[in-house]
Amino acid sequence: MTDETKLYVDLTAATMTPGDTPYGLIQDAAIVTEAGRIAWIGPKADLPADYADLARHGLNGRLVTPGLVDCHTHIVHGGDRAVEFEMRLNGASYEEVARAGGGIVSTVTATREADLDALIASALPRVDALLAEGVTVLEVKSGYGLDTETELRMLRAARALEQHRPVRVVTSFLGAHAVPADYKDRADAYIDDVCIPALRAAHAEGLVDAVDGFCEGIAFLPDQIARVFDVAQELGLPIKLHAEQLSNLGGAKLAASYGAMSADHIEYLDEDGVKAMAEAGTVAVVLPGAFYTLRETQAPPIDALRKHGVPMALASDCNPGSSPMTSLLLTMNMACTLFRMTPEEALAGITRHGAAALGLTDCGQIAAGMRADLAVWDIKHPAELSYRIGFNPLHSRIIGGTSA
Ligand code: DI6
Ligand code: FE
Repeated sequence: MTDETKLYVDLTAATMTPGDTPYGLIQDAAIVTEAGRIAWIGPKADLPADYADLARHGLNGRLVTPGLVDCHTHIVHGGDRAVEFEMRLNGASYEEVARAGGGIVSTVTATREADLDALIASALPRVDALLAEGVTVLEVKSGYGLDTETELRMLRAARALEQHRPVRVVTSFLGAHAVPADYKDRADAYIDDVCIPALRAAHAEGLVDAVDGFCEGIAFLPDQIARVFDVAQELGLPIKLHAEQLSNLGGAKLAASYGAMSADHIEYLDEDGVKAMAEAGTVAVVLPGAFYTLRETQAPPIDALRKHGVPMALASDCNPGSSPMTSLLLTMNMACTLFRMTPEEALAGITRHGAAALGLTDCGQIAAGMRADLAVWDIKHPAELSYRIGFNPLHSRIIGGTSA
């Protein structure tokens, strides 16, 4: 036992470890943390004698969950698209919005104009909103630079967030997000001239934890994505994919054939694609914020994912276009109301399965050996996290065993 050994008592733990008990719930639990990890978790009545004399940190009967994992965000970007949102609601057509410099191009322009400090400064309030709801792990993508310099700057900004806030950041290189204006109708040339060299440069600088892409008619076709994935594989980087968001191009199947960690969005995924994901152990990342914002009507195939045992993660997809959202609590509520996921599936989606979508094996559950990253809530039952709309019951976060 070390000085930093801590004993938390007077709590209910939703451990989210798989098993027979919903939510892995333990009433009147005790948690021992040591050197940043969970040393012991169980019913307080079973606390091993060697821990019995530790000073007790009482949590007043609160609920403790694993720290939340937001496994899909574009939280680092320049500018916003609020005026474009307003224009569209005032009747402007897509073309009018585009002519006024709107759409993803406007975010690329604003991101290219922002220096490193500006990118960090504009991301921090959004990050703070997530942390205020118990997030301890945050994935951040590039993809609004679409040139080497800006893609790298976005990833440097993402990494720097860890220096500014108590949060663990995991990065994804998303050079294949959109075809920039100067490569219009030359997507292949963009992949060869910009995307792949930028990926190599970002990897050489240690900025890339995984490689992502946007497989869609308005972005990149499967064979173009495959060329990026080949390079990822050569570099030993895991892959993931925005797939089947607006149409079915077989992106999830392609991703599964590369052993992808996740396929994300997947509204238009068919059962074949679900099976391929199940076989490859690919996590389905469901993004209700984008579904809601785009007023999409086709929901992801939740029943088929359940039937084939594909783990479902949930994330904010925080981005200035299709999901200007910084709330995992609202994400959970939307997943339940719009997609009929259960509150238990929703919580698993932002804990255990969110961690799996990022290839992380040391978080997302409260179990011995895991990082002691926890969220403490002023609620009695975990279903309250999905049930409320616009209410934040977070009491505190514990990072590495210490209040953050
Ligand atoms: N899918 C999306 O919904 C966002 N990116 C993606 O690959 C949209 C990005 C944007 O409009 O800024
Ligand atoms: Fe996305």
